[in-house]
Amino acid sequence: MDIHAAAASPAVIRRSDYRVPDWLVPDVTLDFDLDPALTTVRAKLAVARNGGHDRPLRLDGDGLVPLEVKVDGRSLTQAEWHLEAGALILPLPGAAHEVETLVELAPERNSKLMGLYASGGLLCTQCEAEGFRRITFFPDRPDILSRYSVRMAADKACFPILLANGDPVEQGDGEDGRHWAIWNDPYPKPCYLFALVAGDLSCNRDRFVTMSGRDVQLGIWVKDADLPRTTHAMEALKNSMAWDERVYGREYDLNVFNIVAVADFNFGAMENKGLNIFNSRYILADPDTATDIDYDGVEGVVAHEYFHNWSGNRVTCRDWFQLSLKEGFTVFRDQNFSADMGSHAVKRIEDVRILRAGQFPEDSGPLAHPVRPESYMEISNFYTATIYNKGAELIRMMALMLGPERFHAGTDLYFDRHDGQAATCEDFVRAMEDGGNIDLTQFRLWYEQAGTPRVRALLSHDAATGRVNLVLSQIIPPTPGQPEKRPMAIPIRVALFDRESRANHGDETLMLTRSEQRFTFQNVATAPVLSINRGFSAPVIVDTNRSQADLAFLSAHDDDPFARYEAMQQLMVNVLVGQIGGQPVDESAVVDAVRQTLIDPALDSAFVAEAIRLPSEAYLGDQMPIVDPDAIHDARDALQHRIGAELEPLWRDMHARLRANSFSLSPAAKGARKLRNAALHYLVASGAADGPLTAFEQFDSADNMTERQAALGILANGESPERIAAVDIFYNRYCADALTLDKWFQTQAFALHPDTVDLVEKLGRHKDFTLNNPNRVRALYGAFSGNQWAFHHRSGKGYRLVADCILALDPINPQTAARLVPPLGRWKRFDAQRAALMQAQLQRILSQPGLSKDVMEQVRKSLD
Ligand code: 0A1
Ligand code: ZN
Repeated sequence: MDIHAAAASPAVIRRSDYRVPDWLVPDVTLDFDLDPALTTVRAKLAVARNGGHDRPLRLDGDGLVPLEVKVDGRSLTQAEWHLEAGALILPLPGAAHEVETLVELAPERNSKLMGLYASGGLLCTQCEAEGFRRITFFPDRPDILSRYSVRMAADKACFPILLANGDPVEQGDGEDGRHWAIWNDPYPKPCYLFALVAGDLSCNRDRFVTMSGRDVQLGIWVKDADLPRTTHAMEALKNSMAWDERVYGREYDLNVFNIVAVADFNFGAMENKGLNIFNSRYILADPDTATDIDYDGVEGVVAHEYFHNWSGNRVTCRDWFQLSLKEGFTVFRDQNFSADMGSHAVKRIEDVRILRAGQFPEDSGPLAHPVRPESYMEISNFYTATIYNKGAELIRMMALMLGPERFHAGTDLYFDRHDGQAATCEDFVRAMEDGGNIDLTQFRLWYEQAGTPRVRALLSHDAATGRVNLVLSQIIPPTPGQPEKRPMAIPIRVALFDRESRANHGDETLMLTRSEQRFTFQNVATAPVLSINRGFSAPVIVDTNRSQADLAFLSAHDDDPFARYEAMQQLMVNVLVGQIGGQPVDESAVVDAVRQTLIDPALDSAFVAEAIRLPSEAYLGDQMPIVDPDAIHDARDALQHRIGAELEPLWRDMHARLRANSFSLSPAAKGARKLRNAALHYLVASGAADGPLTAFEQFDSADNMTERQAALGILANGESPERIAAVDIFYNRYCADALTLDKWFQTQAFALHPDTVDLVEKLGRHKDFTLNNPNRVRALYGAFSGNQWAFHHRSGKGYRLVADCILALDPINPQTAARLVPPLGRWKRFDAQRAALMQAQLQRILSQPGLSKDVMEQVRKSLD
């Protein structure tokens, strides 16, 4: 292989290649002399040979140069070590040694935001998945668990606060205005959970007494001006701690728990032991700048990271192929927590919407992979909706099959059995089997096989015998590397409804385990209506032979809120897809169902708002063999207009009636805002002459961001003087606050407006746009690439814009650049012209010399 081919082809890491580590590292002492321009890191590792072998010690490194290497106190000469692909290789004679290294770092030049970096005057770290090797030489793999002692020294004026994992031990002043602190973490942990923060931070302090009486000091550290925006996060943290004790019997295990908010962060947040580091958008919230969705995001992410203390930290992953072990389970836990804090029905609807918007497309495209992947080139590319959200659905199915008591027996066993270990997905499934007394042999296929199963349901009724036959069949589509699939074990919750009495004949969970299976129900006098995949019991696509009348019935009478919502969505999908495909279906059923839902006094506002919302353009695209973005947009727009116009008095009345006198975060108040925004949406869609003015009034007079941003979004979709005014006012009011300015970029990039593509191009040159902040990049280009109509502009301009961004961003921040690739990879789903334009942009990216492994992997796979 010539050198170019080697450079162009990053190594593939395979699950089957896993070997136990050659050397263990029971203890680590780190000494940081911190400075943004030049930091030194001295590391002392106690290493122990693992088993009988004579292999050298290999310490991973990424961009590091050893300034000193010592073994048992003796400095080695350069002939005694060498570097191999960045790693330090040391032959060692004995069974145990102390290895010491010294390296230098330049945090202020670290734009990848992996390892030790500077953000807004702070120094902070991000080590998952492979960032620790950018800080010091170390066997950077999650199955090496070590006890850490960390000393940090820094300029006291610039960095008065010094934090690391575990508990604080000692601190003091040094010379030349410097000071130092020592932190110890008594719990052995993988290096991806290492963290430190240095900076000028203020603290929202609180405390939590655990179920065994341990007094835990809680701290949320932010810039002083942001302190008032941390109350919601603190409430969420205390609620999470109490919830994990109550529901899982899991108690916090250190004396302090700190959270730090940083402005520049590649993902949402990070569960470092005792020192969670957050993207500030998931900590800071106040009514003027955060929407209800943002508040829920803060609550959910604070909980997620906290829950990792058990599902991830106390029990960690053996290797990165097991990532869903911690992520799928922790998402499942945070979803249930959020449901308990608010509405179970609405939370389930939202979670399924997220799964369908992010994971289903992934699972049907070139980047599809199993929940437990078999191989990767760059692990950062595998922090996906499949690992997280589909992974959570797998846990949910097991919980359903076991029932609450046996499921908790399973999780207790899992935590007890594997506490302090690096475990596998298989370990989790086995704990479920042993603790819950169930055979999950076939269920394991969910971890192995990619692709969203399609379940077909055919119901027939025999009036003479009173028998109902339900034939369920399953097809799992081919995915990359997996042309053929075996039938899976799919739990499908069903109910049959009597059309006359509307009675539910009984809820049942059917286990579909074969390609095709018949289920029989007796004593059903008249043909019933089928409610299927209730609660979204399995992450599958269901095709049924239900009529629009059946769906209308369910949308009014199903007693499972998810199924009721789903019936309404399906009713709408059938109308829209029919129309786009040239086979019009009567729209009036949709209008009637919306009306019925609006006036049903038994329903709460948040549910109503979900139920009456039209499926997104992207979701409609997913229902079609070839996506036609223009036709989808036109059809959806027309239906929205009709619903708006026919029910105009209702929208007007609701919009006026749901106006609140004062701001509250109660579920009722949040539901009212959601429904009020939906009403405004339809009122404007109706074409009523006063629509834009009503939206502007809401924009202008709102005492909260939920209503203000919604009004801005509604105006941004149309053409009016109010639109221009609102965009300007918003900018002038919020341009000093980065998180809120992100909303300004995002709302415009999301706009369903024919000029969005040109506007995004302009916004990319705006003085406030920067490639150095991942939130800003996502706000503009991430939002834009999720705007199907705009991104897939027939000119191909949208593709070029995103490709330009990827190329410019890759040298700065490859992780964030790589996350912009997937929308371009969906070319097979579009017409030949668009497909060619998309492929051309992928080719253009691929031809760039020096491309990162991150972008290279995504682009190559996307071209296949
Ligand atoms: N474990 C975190 C996600 C995370 C992954 C990688 C990161 O590095 C850039 C950051 C965060 C979680 O699940 O919250
Ligand atoms: Zn996580």
